[in-house]
Amino acid sequence: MACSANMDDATVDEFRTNGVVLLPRLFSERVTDFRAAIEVALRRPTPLAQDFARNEHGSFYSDMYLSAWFPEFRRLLTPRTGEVAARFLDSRTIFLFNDEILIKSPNTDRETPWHHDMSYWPLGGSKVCSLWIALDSIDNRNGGMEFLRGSHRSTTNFHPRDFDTGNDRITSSDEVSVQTAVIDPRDVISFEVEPGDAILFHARTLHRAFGNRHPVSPRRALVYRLVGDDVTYSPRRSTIPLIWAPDLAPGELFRDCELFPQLHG
Ligand SMILES: O=C(O)CCC(=O)C(=O)O
Repeated sequence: MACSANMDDATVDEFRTNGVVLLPRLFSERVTDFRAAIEVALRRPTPLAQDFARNEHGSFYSDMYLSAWFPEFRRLLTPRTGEVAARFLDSRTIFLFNDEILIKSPNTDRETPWHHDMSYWPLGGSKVCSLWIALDSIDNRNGGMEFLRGSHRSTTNFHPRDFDTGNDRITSSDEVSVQTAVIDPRDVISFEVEPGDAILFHARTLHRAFGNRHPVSPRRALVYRLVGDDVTYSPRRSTIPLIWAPDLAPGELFRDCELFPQLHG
């Protein structure tokens, strides 16, 4: 497989230790296709499209479940995505939970607050990750991501925080505010990425992103949310909306269905 160099034991150990790893050039040859699909999605927002910076300068645009909605995104789901997640999560099977675009237009101050993804999602289990694919050259001046090393190993659950208001949302009684998390700057990892590079991070890893201070260029990213063989569909109050009801009962392990296609195994 073309990307095997990114999946050697040392790289997998890095992901398991830090909760995040950079996979350079994983999708370099697909950048044009990804950007074209994003243009389609921007012209026809789904019912889940949102702008988290709608009352401010710029925009922080999100839309989700794109491959469920658009054939252009369905065609971009290649075996590589499933193979990468299977290797890093040590999972026999991989399913797509959702795919999302996250676009910060030029001159967008709005930062993505510190959070971990797991509490936003109606999921149980441990084999859950995101593959965040850069579609522009990105660093801390134009929307770069930062991660708290090893934070995926903590058992603390944090409330999801609304990206627009910054308010905590209550999804479960065992959560605390992420504002209580200790973020030691020595443990913060950031990456400068080029179009086609991917950052793989565990759903429990704390992370945030800067605003896009570039005067003319957007910061575009496509993210695959991927789940493995110990993951159940576990709806709770105030988790993210799904584009339609899945063909899975609460508590059921993921299996191939229209909303959550099987990508590997
Ligand atoms: O792209 C961003 O600004 C934030 C991404 C993020 O938080 C995520 O993919 O979970």
